[in-house]
Amino acid sequence: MSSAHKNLSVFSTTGLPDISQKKFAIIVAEWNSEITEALFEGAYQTLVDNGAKAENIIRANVPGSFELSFGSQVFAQKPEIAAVIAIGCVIQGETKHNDYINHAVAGGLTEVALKYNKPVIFGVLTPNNQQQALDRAGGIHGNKGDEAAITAIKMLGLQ
Ligand code: DLZ
Repeated sequence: MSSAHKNLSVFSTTGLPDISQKKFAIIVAEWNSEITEALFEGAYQTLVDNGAKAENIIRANVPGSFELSFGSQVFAQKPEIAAVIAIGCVIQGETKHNDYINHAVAGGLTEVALKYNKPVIFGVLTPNNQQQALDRAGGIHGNKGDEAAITAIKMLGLQ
């Protein structure tokens, strides 16, 4: 089933704007790459299924989720980029590193979106363990990369 017809039950996917002329940047964290690659694939395919041209989707990798804010800013500041999707997966460990990273990324991406007045989407999983991540990267809870792409498209409809 194409992503355009997937049932993303968290929100409506009807009446999406035309994105055939829009350029997107997808920034992908390399930490937990099994998960982030699946999220990327979901986001990429959903953009294409909803009318984006493959050549208008740029991908850039960053080492970890903490670097997503800077990576997103690099692309958000380019006039030709309509929206940025930041993809990461921060799995809870024995320490509170995940809290620090998650808060930093959420705040950083928000700042970039407001500074450049364009959608910057939080496609970051914050699971307690690997299984929860797998469940949300093409598993029983779907693929949150798909949702991130639909979110970007919907936000473009506001402009
Ligand atoms: C250091 C670190 C740890 C412990 N865990 C994760 C993680 O689960 N997911 C992730 O995307 N990145 C992790 N990182 C790396 C940080 O995001 C960052 O790359 C480093 O702290 C260097 O700034």
